Amino acid sequence: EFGDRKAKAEKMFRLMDGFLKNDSISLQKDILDHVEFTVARSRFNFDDFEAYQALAHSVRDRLIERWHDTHLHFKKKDPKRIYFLSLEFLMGRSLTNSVINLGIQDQYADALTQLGFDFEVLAEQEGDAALGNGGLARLAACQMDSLATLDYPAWGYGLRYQYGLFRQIIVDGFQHEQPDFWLNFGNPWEIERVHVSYPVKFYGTIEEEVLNGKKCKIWIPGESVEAVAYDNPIPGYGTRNAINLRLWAAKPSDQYDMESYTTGDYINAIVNRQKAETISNVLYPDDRSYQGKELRLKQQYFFVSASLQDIIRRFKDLHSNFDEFPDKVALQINDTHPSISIAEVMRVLVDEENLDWSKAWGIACSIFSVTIHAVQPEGLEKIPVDLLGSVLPRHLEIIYEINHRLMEELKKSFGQDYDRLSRMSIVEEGAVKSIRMANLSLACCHTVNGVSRVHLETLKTRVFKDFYELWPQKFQCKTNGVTQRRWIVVSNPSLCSIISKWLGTEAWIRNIDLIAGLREYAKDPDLHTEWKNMKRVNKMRLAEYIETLTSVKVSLDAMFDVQIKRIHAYKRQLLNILGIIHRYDCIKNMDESDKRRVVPRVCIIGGKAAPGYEVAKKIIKLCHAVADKVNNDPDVGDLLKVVFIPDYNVSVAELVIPGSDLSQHLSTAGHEASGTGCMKFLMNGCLLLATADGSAVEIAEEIGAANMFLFGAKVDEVPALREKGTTLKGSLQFARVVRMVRDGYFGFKDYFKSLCDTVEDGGDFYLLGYDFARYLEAQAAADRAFVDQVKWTQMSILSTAGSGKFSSDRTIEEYAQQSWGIEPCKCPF
Ligand code: GL2
Repeated sequence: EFGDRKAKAEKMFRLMDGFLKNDSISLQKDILDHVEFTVARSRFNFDDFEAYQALAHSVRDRLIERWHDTHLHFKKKDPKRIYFLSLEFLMGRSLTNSVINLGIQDQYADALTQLGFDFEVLAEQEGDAALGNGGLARLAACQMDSLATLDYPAWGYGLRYQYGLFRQIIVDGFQHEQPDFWLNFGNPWEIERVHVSYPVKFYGTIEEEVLNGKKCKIWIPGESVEAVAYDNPIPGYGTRNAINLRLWAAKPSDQYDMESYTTGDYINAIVNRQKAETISNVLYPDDRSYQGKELRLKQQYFFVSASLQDIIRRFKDLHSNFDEFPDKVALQINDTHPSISIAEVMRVLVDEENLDWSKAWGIACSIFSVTIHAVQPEGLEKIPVDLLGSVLPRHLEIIYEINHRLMEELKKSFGQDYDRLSRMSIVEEGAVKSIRMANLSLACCHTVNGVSRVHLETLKTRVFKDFYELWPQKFQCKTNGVTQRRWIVVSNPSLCSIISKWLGTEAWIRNIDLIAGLREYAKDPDLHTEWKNMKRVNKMRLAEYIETLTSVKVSLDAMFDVQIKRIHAYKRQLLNILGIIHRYDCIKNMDESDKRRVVPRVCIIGGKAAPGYEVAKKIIKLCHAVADKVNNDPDVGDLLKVVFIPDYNVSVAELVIPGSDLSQHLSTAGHEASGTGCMKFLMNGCLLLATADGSAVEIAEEIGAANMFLFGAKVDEVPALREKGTTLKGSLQFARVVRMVRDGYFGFKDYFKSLCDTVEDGGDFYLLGYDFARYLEAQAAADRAFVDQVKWTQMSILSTAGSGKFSSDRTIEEYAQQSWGIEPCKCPF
């Protein structure tokens, strides 16, 4: 009967003439149909938001077509797949990216014009999907785009948070956090799969049983929560392939608390059921520090367990022997957050599939690879043993067993070197006995990736020195990259047209190496004219945005100098603000003829502070306090403006980056694992003022150090400088600007005291005082370069031309070949 239905459907499909059409009339009809039937508004009366919803559904239909075909094709070919496990994905908006990747942007723009709408206006209606904190999460999103574009058989797995990263609002210069109700108006980009759901178990006890003469451990869980799949198609560019990002939401389980129903406690039973949903309620807003919270552990295990059940079910559809598992499955652990998956794989293979331990361990060791995104040991997660033992008792036992065997192996190499053994142990003894999730990953994964060359060095020589000495072959460098589709094609269409025109091809959108061809024209006056016009138009857009948000009017002739990223002490936004104060102080002391030589600046800062991070919040307030003073000072006028852009997110970045002249990346050397913001600025021909940290070192190699403004202590100098401690005095200039803040020149004297203390009085862990003079020199060099607009434009073109290495396409090719062992699997058109 099923065969008959299939034949009938195929006949109908042929009658309808196949796939959805993309001509203007078909698109208009489609949009109007969605207005009427999906949005349930009249075709003749709907507003911009409803038009956006209908448009999004029409695009989604086309995504689904390709996504289905891709999965059928993968199923037919059964290649080895990469499963990318990440607790965070920062996707941003989907509309423009989707129509560009599907290759139907012009058709949609035309269809909408015919209906009296403007594509760009509707695109502005979309909110950001902000299921992540910062660089790590946006990197995962860029990598999904590259995986799809390069036709790799890949799946992303994560959590569908009800509330993404908080919204930042600024009241009197102070940050306040508001929940991000991103799902309130529905999400047209996801497909709810009510039938794809798995139970995830927590708590309970372990019992021993004898099965077939063998002693077995049985986990009797105490709680079960249902994980329901929400699928998000990710279209590749210039290919039919569309891969899947599957995010799990927690729902109460059917079996949950049946006891209470039968005993008549109906209302309480329902209320308790709702508690299950809290697991996927909210994204933790702190990056780089972890406090061993129960909910966080439950989030990690929840998405890992559901994903593995899904992966194993897919494997078992076609295979029955787990020996084949490593030929079909590669698992990527994005930072330590999903590393409980190692214990889960062992549990499934040993307890459920009855494999013996060493066989199971052999399989685990050949499927997992991990990427570490942290530099500081605080960034590596530890889970208190008591907590793990209560939430996941069987997993704790398994981890103990893994550790026992690891210790035995280590003794063979290192004998009785107990210090070393205790450093390498997965179990950390101490006041709070904990499980080191990074060490668990290192013990198991066949590859441990760093995200820039400097970062890998730090991992090898400091953070994981002992492991490196034992297993040097595991350690690999996968310098991060970002997708040129989002960061040039979507966000800077004028630049996109210029590049394609001068290269004579659009092929660079899939093959970024071609972008180096721009170097040849770096001195061409015609290209300079086009380049400068492009920048001016982008600056105009940004200036309008700034005025709308902050009421500050800025001059387009000024240098737009930008620092946008999470606020962190190590990222040294404070260095930037102190530099601004210095500039202000200089201008105040100038006569009119000196002022004529000043290069006007608009200093733009944006970024969120974690809600409990006091120092970061004070930095935000200081920025506003300085802005208040400077922007209202008639002595200064257009020579200096200071702007804080609230609620920095992916869409804001898409607007700000193309309109920037200079961008700042000021982390104390050795603290930024990679940094990816700098790559987006680089692609957009924005010059970098940076320390020799993370990927900036490699950027300098690609574009030439003369084309950027590098400054500051080097990675290997930092420890010695710290040793010098209190004897290390900043310059007089530094002392003066800090004093201005201390003395209340910008108000809030008491409030800023502790912030000043962090950089003085023997503190200054991040070496602001030491680097200040060199920072000012680099800023002065940027001013001089800006005066010579021909030189500046040439440097700008060379930045874009040299950005090829920093495409996530290159990163993904390296992962595919060096870590995952996967091949492209291209779906025919
Ligand atoms: C980070 C690093 O701090 C950052 O330097 C790196 O570029 C990204 C991506 O690898 O990862 N680690 C982290 O926890 N966040 C990052 O941005 N949030």
